[in-house]
Amino acid sequence: MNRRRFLTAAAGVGTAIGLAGCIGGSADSTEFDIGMSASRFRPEAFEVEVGATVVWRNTSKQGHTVTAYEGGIPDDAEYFASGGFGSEKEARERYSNRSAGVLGAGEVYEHEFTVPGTYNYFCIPHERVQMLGTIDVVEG
Ligand SMILES: [Cu+2]
Repeated sequence: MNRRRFLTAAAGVGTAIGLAGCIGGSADSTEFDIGMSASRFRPEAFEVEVGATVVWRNTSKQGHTVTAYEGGIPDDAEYFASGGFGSEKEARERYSNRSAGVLGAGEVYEHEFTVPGTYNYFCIPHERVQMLGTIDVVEG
């Protein structure tokens, strides 16, 4: 079972993200939960209920990744990273190699959280300047 999905603008952002309560407007108004500035996730801390899908959108011009800390998620949770990598090591290696997993301006990544707990993640190119985030997944 692989619930990870990696969406790019070319893959149809806006159609794939069927969130309830969709606001109307232009095609650019794709809903997202967490945006990104030049070197920050906004907001850095986010809380959802079990089963929710969190949507990140790169709302900046810089390239970013959404990469979970393998030791920073619940033991029985599925690892997640933009690019769909199966481990933090793989995500770091693939980023070093070909900048794989990077979200360009306007691109979206989403992940469904099925296990409660706290999830710590980061952006590989901006880890050194503390581009970090936390998702708290709580029982509904
Ligand atoms: Cu970044």
